[in-house]
Amino acid sequence: MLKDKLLDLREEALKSIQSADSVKNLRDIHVHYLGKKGPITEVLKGMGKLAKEERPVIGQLANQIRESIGTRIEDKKKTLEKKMLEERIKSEAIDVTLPGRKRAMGGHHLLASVIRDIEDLFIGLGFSVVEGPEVEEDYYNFEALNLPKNHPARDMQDSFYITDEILMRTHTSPMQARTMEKHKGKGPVKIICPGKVYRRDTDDATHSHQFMQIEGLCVDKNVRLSDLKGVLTVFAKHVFGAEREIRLRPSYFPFTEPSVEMDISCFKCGGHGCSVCKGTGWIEILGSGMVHPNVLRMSGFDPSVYTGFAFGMGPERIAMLKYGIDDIRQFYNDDMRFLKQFKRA
Ligand code: 2NM
Repeated sequence: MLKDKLLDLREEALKSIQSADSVKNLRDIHVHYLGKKGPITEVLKGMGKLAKEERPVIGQLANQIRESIGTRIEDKKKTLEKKMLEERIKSEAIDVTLPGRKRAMGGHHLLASVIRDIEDLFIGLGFSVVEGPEVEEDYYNFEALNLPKNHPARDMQDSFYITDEILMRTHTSPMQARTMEKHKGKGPVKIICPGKVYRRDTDDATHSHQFMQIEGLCVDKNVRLSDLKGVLTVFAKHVFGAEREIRLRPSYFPFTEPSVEMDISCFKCGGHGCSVCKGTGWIEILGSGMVHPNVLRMSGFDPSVYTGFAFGMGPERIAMLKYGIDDIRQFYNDDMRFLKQFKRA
């Protein structure tokens, strides 16, 4: 009987819809039962053999079954889609209560921080920061700084020569000579020059063939030794603490006259004497002096109108003293155990 066949088909279709586990599966079921070559179409094709009064009954039943299979497929599809969405949400869920992964944060090298701090202080005092070449002309490195050829002080600092006239700068003063020259005899010139310098030295705990230097220069009318004292006192207190005192001792540099070396009262013992100041209560910090008239003249300034003070320091030494570092090579060998100790210095 066609009617039984249709009812069986319905039974069978609904069962397979029930057990379908994917949308693709459902699509196949749809094609199989409701497609043009499906069994229901097949049944309807056989209607010609039926009695006239049976035809509408079977036709109606076939349509009902077709409709109910379609509805079931749609319902099941919705259920499956909902389930899939829920599973996806679950699998992609982020547990916002989990602790985050720590990212390694970079930081400035201790030497960079110390230099930056000193630059900032001098910028605050009206100085500009000037940088220049590490490969320098003999003229700017020596000649213009009152160190003519055959001057005995030239081998005080054995240097790396590239050619007869070109060398690795032994200090940053050549930038000061260059800057004065650029100002064409008109002050003021207030600059500090930080940078790498090179000397032929055997590396050990306190010497390096390459190190940093910060030199300062202030040229104007009426610049006096007391200005140097004032500026360097501010510097000493800024870097080593407000209680620091300074003292100047006579010294010699070819580019300054008079030349002085500056000590600060020991920041460790306050001046009573300890291992840091080797019992003296004082620590040598930098060299300085009043710019030699020859230097001013060679760079285009009239020494009867202009005067100036200049100073030079080693930021490695400053950092070593301040942070109790006993080997200058620590600054250059990139040992993370060392560097990490000064992450926010
Ligand atoms: C020092 C000590 C004393 C210095 C002199 C000059 C220049 F260019 F003006 F002549 N620049 N830096 C100077 C003076 C540097 O270093 C220990």
